[in-house]
Amino acid sequence: MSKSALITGVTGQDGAYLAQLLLDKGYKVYGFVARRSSDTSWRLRELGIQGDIEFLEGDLADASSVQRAILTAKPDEVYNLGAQSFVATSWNQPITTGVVDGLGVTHVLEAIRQFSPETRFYQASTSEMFGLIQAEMQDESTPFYPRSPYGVAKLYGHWITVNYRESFNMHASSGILFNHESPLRGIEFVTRKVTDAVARIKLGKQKELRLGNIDAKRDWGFAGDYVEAMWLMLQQDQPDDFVVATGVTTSVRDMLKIAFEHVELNYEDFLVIDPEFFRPAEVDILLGNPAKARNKLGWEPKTSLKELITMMVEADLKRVGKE
Ligand code: NAP
Ligand code: F7E
Repeated sequence: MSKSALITGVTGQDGAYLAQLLLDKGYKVYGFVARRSSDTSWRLRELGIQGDIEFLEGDLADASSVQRAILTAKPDEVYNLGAQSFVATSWNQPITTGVVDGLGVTHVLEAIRQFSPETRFYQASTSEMFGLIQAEMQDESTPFYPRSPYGVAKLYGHWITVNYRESFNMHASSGILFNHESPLRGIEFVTRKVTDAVARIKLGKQKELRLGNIDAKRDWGFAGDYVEAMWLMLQQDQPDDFVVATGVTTSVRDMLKIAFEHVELNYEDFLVIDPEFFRPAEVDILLGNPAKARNKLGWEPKTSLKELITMMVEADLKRVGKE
C-alpha cells in the first residue's frame, strides 16, 4: 500500500520540492492551502506536479480547518511547512507571524493527537532560533537566542513539537534547517533577489541592485537536498531533532560576487546600500554542524553554493529572457 502525506505550505519553495519527492516515491500527496485572491501555484506548475496533488483548503490560523484536513486525509505523514517565513515581514506583522508560525503548529499537533494519532509529524524549525549565536558552530545542543518575531514564533513551534513528542509519545520530529535556496525561492529573499537582479542587469532591464547588510553571513544549501532530510526524519523508528546545514558560511558580499561573476560583471558597479533593507535586529552569522543528520540519517548536502547560485542565475536568465 502506498503511503500518504499532507503538506502545509505546499505552494512554497520547500512544499513544491517535497511534494515532487513524495510523488516520485509513490505517495498520495495532500496539499493544505490557504485561500488567496490570486493564484499561488507557480512553483507547482513549474515542476509540472499541480495536477497530482489533492488540495484541501484551510489556514494554519484556523484550527477547525486544520482538524478537517487531518480528518479527511488521515495521512501517514504530515509535513508542517506553512509559515509567514520572511524574517523582515515579521516585525511588520508580529501577531500574524506568532499565530501562524507558533500557535499554528499546536493546531496541527492537536488535530493529529485527537483524530489521527499514528500520523508522523515534521516541524519546519529554523536556524533563526539560534539568532545571536551562543556557539561558533550551531548543533542540536546549542542554546537558542532568536532575534526576530519570526525566530521567537518558530521557537515556540519547535518546543511545542518536542513537548507533544514527550507528553503524548507522538512521532514528532523537528528539522532545524539552515538557509536553503533554489530557483523556486521567493524573490524577497536575498539570494533570489540577487540572482533575479543579475539576470535583469545582464539583459539590460535593471540598472542597480539595492541591498541592506551585505556583511551578514549564512550557511546556504540547496532546497532540493534539504527536503530529502525532512523525509528521512520521518522514516526513522524514533522521532528526534536534527540540524540540517552545509557546515560552510559565506557573506552576502561573497554570494553577490559569485552571482555577478557568473555573467562576467562586477557587483560593485551596480550595488547600492539602502537603509530600508537593514533589520531592527540582525543575525550576523550562522554556521551549522550537520554531523547528527550525517550519522543518523545518512544525509549529506550535495550542492555547493557556487553550483546553487549558478543554477539560480541560469534559471532567472531564462525567465527574464522570456518576459
Ligand atoms: P515559503 O516559500 O515562504 O512558503 C511558505 C508556505 O506557507 C506557502 O505555501 C504559504 O502559502 C504557506 N502559508 C503562509 N501562511 C499560511 C497560513 N496562514 N496557512 C497555511 N499556509 C500558509 O517558505 P519555504 O522557504 O518553503 O519554507 C518552508 C518552511 O520552512 C517555513 O515554515 C519556513 O519558515 C521554514 N524554514 C525555511 C528555511 C529556508 O531557508 N527556506 C529555513 C528554515 C526553516 P501561500 O503561497 O499561499 O502564501
Ligand atoms: O536574508 C541580509 C539579511 O531574507 C539573509 C528564511 O528562509 O532563512 C531565511 O531567513 C541575510 C540577512 O534570509 C538584503 O539582513 C542584506 O542577514 O535571505 P534572507 P533570512 O533572514 O536568513 C531562515 C533560515 C529562515 O528560516 C527564514 O524563513 O541577507 N540582506 N540585504 C538582505 N536580505 C534580504 N531579504 N533583502 C536584502 O535586500
